[in-house]
Amino acid sequence: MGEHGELADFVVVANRLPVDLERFPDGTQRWKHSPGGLVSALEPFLRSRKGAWVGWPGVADVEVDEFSDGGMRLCPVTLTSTDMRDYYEGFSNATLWPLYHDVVARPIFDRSWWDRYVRVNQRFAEVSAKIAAEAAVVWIQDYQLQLVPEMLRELRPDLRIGFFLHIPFPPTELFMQLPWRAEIVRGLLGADLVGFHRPGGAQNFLWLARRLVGLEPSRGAVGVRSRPGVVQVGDRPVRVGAFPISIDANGLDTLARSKDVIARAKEIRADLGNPKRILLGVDRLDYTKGIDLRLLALQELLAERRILPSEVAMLQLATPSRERVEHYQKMRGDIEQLVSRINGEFAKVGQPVVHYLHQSVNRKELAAFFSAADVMVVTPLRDGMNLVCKEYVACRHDLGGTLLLSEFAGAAAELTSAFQVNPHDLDGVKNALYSALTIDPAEGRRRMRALRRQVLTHDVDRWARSFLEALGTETA
Ligand code: ADQ
Repeated sequence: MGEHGELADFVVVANRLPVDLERFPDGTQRWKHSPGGLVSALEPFLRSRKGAWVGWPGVADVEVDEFSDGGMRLCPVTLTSTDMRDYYEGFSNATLWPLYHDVVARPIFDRSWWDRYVRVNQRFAEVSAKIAAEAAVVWIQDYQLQLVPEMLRELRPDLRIGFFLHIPFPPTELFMQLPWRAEIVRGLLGADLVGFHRPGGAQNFLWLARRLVGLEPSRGAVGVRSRPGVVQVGDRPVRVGAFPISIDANGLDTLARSKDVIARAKEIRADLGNPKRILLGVDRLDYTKGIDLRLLALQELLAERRILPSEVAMLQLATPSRERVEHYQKMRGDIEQLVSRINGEFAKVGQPVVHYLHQSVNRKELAAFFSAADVMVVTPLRDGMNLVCKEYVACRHDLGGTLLLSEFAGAAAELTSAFQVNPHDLDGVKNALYSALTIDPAEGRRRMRALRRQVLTHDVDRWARSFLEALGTETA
């Protein structure tokens, strides 16, 4: 980690930095890389120009100086514990998150949370304004920072500003519940390009720009990576488009073909008792992911004796997430109770039916789990995209494995050869799960081949390039 750079030509602004500050009891601290799709997608762009990343280092109440990491400048934004409570756990995760996910949990509208959201967004805008070179490109990420585009434009009208929303943009009727709905729409309109995963999100946003700000948006249908909508804000055109995010598909494909991963996948199957069929769920522990629904479907299939406990094992990996938000605490309890109930009824000593890990695993281990699983169960009630289903497909170079996917994940529009289900329809989920468990192998391979064609040709690099091209900047 070296000295401070000059002003940056390309700035990524996100709630989190791509590194975590780790602090030890003896007072020492160090930086740990937190690998993720966004970092690996943007790294080439950040390194090939004078790049910088603005974000929170992951620990409250610490002031950290900026530093550079292999040519990328990292600019920490300090958040206090009150910021964390009101801006992050409050407005971001207990207001916007449930509101944008179809109100599957009731959003809380709290004025002091909103005030803090405004202040923290202002702080991110100020830090970004300070480090961006004249006419630099600034790419703001996600729902925690929706006011930053307008605030930053106010400070630095010379910049080229992009914004991308990683979660769904809700139906207009639901968005209209938000007491600060016009402020959010105006905030986003500060960008030159506002990106969503799906054309529907873009369309909803254009409607709101008319309804809440009185603008005249273009009328044509928004395409995928094409035909963005346009709305004129004063003398400035704002483009609004759809850019479905993806994964480092080739990287995962290579990893899954490695000897280590192949051997580990075998070992996992053996550890599970070499059952006829292995079901897998991998999620952040979040109430939008529909973890309970897949467990209920499994429970009923077992109870109806359509599948036998001796023949299946289900493995659910759930990354700990937002543990201080109330909705999350309750949901965790409910899921863990369901897991015990299923095992209580159907397990034998030394042979549980559901293996539940409330843990994060590393990339290699995850690739081995994907490689070992016969049926990948992805059943969110709503998901902006969902990367897990794409990761599963990228790991199945053997054309084995079957994907069960909710229609309500953004990925469903691309992964049409999956078994698609309406997660609200328990009978439908059950029947699809049964079909996936008993699929004819040739039919399974045919589906997986089609899924892989899509995922391997639409990777995260293509996502980043298509967004930056639409923003009107040349790419790396
Ligand atoms: P998330 O809601 O976090 O992302 P998702 O897209 O599935 O959901 O990404 C989760 C990531 O975490 C995946 O890369 C997955 O492999 C990893 N992961 C999950 N559980 C894990 C575990 N136990 N161990 C290790 N890794 C684990 C938000 C939106 C999504 C959108 C993405 C990207 O909610 O809809 O797809 O951003 O835009």
